[in-house]
Amino acid sequence: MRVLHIADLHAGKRLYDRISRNEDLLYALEQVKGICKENGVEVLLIAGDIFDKKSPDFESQGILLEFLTELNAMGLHILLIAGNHDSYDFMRIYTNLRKLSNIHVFDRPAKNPADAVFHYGPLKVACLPYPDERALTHLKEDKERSYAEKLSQYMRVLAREVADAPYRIMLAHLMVDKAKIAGSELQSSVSPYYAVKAETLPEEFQYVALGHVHRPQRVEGAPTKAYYAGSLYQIDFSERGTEKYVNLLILEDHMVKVQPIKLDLKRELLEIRLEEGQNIQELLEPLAGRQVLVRVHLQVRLSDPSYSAKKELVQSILGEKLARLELEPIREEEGSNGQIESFDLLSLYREFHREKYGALPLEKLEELLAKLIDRVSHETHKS
Ligand SMILES: [Mn+2]
Repeated sequence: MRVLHIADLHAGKRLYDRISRNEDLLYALEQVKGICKENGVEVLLIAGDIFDKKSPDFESQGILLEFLTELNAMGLHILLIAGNHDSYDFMRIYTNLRKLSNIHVFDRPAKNPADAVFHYGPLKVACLPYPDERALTHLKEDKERSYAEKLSQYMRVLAREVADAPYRIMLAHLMVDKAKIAGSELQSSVSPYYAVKAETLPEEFQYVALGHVHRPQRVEGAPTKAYYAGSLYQIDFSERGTEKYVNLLILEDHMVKVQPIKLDLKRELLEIRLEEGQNIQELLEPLAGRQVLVRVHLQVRLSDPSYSAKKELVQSILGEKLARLELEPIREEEGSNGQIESFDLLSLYREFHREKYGALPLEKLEELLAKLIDRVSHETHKS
């Protein structure tokens, strides 16, 4: 049997609230359809972050529904779990599709673990949508444990549910501590409180199909094959220069073989720094004929009279390919007293406190703030 694992579609993603990425998504989904057809895929696993926003726009909903129903018409079973970007209540609407067809949507972690299991011939898949901290507390667990520990416990329960099947897969949207971050996932969400330890992924599963981290990878240190398929296209500029994949799984002889398949990109994301004195025309013109979105950092001297002409030149060469133009002013005098070394929230707060009260904040306050930042970024971060 052939199974395909994809993740992180982020339908409705916009760069800088302006540039829709749906054409990039559609281009990837077309390839996914082709891969399913060519390889005789019977089950498609979609590991969460279907939509980029909790209440998706109409176009994005249309894209998803068309994709699901077309694949379904090809005779596939489709399993789909909610990610941290998806709304539980919105995804619940899609659970109704199961009554009409083989489209199985798991909108939130099941209270009854048996409800999390999809069964198809020799295959059982345990589905674990993104476990919101509030959803986890419903799962009878003691209060002492960390989020990650509760999650590990829950995964062991899921593993028992599929134990009798020849082929056992878990489909989950979560952060594993050993995952390598692409940059669009905030570092703080890898805090030990929230990140599941790779060693605790149950070895009863022959494959763990993960979503959340956008960089495709096999998770190191796990007792089983655990993979992030990664996002379907370069979602934002932190993913520039990265290749995108889907994982074809071959279920044979009681083993799961993994075959990553590379996707083409509709538009590559590029970043370019134009320093003072460089020839803008020469550097940018080759990009005008390529399928790209570009973020340009333009170094300018504010006293330079040609500064706005330079800006306009960049805009006229790149046109719609210009996603963002960042101006980097060159300071005329030394005058700079910025001692801030990094721009994370905590350092900024420290700096603010020093300016305002003439001393660094109390350690306790810093700890409290760090915890708060941790929690907020865990619940809202972008990946
Ligand atoms: Mn994501």
